[in-house]
Amino acid sequence: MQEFFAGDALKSMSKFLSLILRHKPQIVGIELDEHGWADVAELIRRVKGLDLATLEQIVATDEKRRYSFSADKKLIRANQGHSIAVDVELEELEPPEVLYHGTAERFSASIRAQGLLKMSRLYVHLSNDVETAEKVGRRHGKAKIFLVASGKMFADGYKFFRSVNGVWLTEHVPPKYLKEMF
Ligand code: HQG
Repeated sequence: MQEFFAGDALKSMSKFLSLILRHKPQIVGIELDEHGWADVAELIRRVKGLDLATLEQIVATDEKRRYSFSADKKLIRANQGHSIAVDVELEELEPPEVLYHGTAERFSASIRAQGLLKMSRLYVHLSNDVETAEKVGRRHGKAKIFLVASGKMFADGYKFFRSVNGVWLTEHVPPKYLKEMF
């Protein structure tokens, strides 16, 4: 029972960290540097209920490996997913031939017309496999999966990046590179 509560509390804290480290550091009165790093000591001071052991546990156990420490553990940042303009030094890479994007059915007409837009984030997020894309899509409603012709896009000069936790990112996917799967 205790473990259940511990896990649950950890998950809430991880979500709160995501808000701070990707979107709104100002809500706890901290700033991120240009590479998205927050000072660990300051973060702990500002976030009620957070200590180093908890932070270490979140970084080590988060199911999507959302966060990384700097080598000396004095800094922490989110690996991807930001809406604020930071440069997390993403790796620019040739993508696999196809990638997947999970969304909600209600967005599909607009996506067919405009392609995939980054909306509030810095990049469009793409998944390596259908299962992951489905989970991403379900966050928004009834899942809809688009197949992305990433190999073709790359050949046509589009840039792709992979975050250290394995999420593929690109700035825009025009409609001609998309195919609806289901
Ligand atoms: C949709 C989670 C209408 C897009 C996930 C998505 C991911 C359009 C929504 C990461 C559109 C934006 C990102 C268009 C795109 N018209 N809707 N032209 N183009 N959209 O949350 O990809 O758990 O910003 O399909 O796992 O859902 O937070 O992006 O439905 O990796 O770590 O606009 O967030 O990771 O939603 O999710 P989001 P996303 P975490």
